[in-house]
Amino acid sequence: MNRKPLNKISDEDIATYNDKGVVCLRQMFDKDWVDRMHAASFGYMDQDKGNHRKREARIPGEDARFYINTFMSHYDSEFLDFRNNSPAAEIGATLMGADRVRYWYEQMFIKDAGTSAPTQWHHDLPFWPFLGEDLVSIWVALTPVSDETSGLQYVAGSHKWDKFYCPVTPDEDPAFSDPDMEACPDFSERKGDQDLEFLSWDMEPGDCICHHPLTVHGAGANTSPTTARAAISIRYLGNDVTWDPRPNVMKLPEAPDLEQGVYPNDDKVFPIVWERASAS
Ligand SMILES: O=C(O)CCC(=O)C(=O)O
Repeated sequence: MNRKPLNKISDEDIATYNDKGVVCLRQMFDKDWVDRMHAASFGYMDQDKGNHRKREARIPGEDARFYINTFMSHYDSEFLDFRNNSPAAEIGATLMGADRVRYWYEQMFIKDAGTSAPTQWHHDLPFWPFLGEDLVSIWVALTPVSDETSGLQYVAGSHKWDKFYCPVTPDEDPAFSDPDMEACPDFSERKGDQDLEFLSWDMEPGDCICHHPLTVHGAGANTSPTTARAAISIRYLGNDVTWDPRPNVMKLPEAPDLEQGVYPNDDKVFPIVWERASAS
């Protein structure tokens, strides 16, 4: 299993991440990681493991579902190894220009073949008890991904819009709703808008998409009759990030010992998982 990214992250990749708020990086994780985390993800789901924000979205009348689980590394050594020893943390550090990164959390997203459940358009920071620029998500494809299998779609540059849309989860959990916040538009209705640039990629297992916490994204149904789509999205913290536990944000399995407004240097809850000095 590779510790360092299999391919170089170029200056152009970093510029794309900064300009568009998202970049797709090809073949960063070797087949051993993909096979292992594919087995770990489906095993975790089938054994009904983990109990922190386990969610399902299912359209009435369908058996197929959109399955989500979070903080798996708190409950499973395979995910712990992935969080600490896969190239994901170095990829995040490189894109954020950080000399060290802390773990925030990871999430698995499995869309069964034939599920109509969408991923509603949203961006991530309004869900999270943080503020700042340096929070990156590395969405690692564990299966082939295409439009047919519910590939992610992004609105390029939306991280610079100065918007903070009301959080919406796939299961529309009311715990996150806030009537004072602006709802995120349904951008699938605005595909012809000349002012918007939509980005999406066909992906192979081992490719990853890296996005900024305010880049708007969503996905449609998995219309494939045979192929489930599975990914792990792992999130890391860089330098410019402060703790901000607002009322309608995600709760953690263990609350950190932090004052509002400070850099999250709680080594237990947000451990340092990569440092340039020791990596080189
Ligand atoms: O995989 C999905 O459908 C959603 C992924 C997502 O929203 C994320 O990684 O932030």
